[in-house]
Amino acid sequence: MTEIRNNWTKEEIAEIYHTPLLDLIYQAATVHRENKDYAEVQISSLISIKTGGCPEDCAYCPQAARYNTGVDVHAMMPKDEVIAAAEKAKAGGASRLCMGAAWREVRDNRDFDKVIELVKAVNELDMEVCCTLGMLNEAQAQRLADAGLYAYNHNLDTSEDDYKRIITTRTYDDRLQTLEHVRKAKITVCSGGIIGLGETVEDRISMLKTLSNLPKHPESVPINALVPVKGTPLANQPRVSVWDMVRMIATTRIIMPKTVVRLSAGRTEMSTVEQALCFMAGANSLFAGDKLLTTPNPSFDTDMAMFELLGLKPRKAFKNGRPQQEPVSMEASIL
Ligand code: SAM
Ligand code: DTB
Ligand code: SF4
Repeated sequence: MTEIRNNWTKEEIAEIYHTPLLDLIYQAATVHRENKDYAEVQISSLISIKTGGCPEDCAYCPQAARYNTGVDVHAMMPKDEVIAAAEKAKAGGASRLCMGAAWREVRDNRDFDKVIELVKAVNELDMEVCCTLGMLNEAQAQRLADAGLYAYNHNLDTSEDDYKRIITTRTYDDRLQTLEHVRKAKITVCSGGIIGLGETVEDRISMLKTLSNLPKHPESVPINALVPVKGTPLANQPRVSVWDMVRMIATTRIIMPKTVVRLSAGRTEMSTVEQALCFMAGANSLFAGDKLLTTPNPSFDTDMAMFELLGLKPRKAFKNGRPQQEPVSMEASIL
């Protein structure tokens, strides 16, 4: 079994990242097979419960109020709409629903009360519930945990050094503190980054070092390819090469062997062949459903056809690290 390490050095990670490509994929695929059922892919579905108008200045983000991106600003989505979206996602094979809000941080107000209600309601559908709401304090993390929140997504996005180039309205340390609060409340941690922001390879390696040197590896690490959005400062960034995506995924798989590595934003620009390489390199999760938060994503049907072609199967929802009980079917209960 692969050793779990929290002391990877930049040099070691760089050596892995720069391994000749086919050897890197082979090594990552080997680690993947030693630690996971490689054919099992976890499906998350995203829903933007509060869209746009965000005070932060994240240079990639269509939801930042200061950029003219044409995103429609929406107040909190009503509960029945969220439940309908969750049910549709579940029917499409999703085991996790991730609710995103364009907030800098959570405030103790009526909107947070509503989020707590949503977490409870989605939990009752036997789906893993995830939220991404910006910064959280300890008490807020605990309230979410008490409501049954399974995972919290809070990305580091890039390296500590590069952070100021991308975001000036908060610090890397703010980000790490929220991750600590999430851990302390025993919510699983989902934290990763974006490639294609104009970062260097050293920045990517440094971000992976930070993630892999956390006291406990995040349970999931999303690797996003930048979706360049008109009106944002990064609108004209060139599309990231699939080889960079493969290197990033493979390196993440090797240094965090048990982690769920999510092939996240950017899939509409990728062919099935390119995505297959990412699964080969150790990706074992994706966001499904025709929209990410505000930008397009392949439909459930397109993804199911890809699963069929590649022999992948959706992972069932897990709670407390254990597979969920299957609902008892009519036949079974009669017998
Ligand atoms: N406001 C909260 C926050 O920043 O944590 C939650 C929502 S925010 C949209 C969630 C994540 O989406 C960001 O951390 C970033 O990694 C990712 N993201 C946003 N815009 C993106 C884009 N254009 N391309 C790729 N990923 C993006
Ligand atoms: C993550 O790492 N990627 C997702 C999710 N976590 C919240 C968000 C991607 C957003 C892409 C741009 C948009 O659709 O607005
Ligand atoms: Fe706001 Fe999150 Fe977008 Fe940054 S990434 S502008 S915090 S919604």
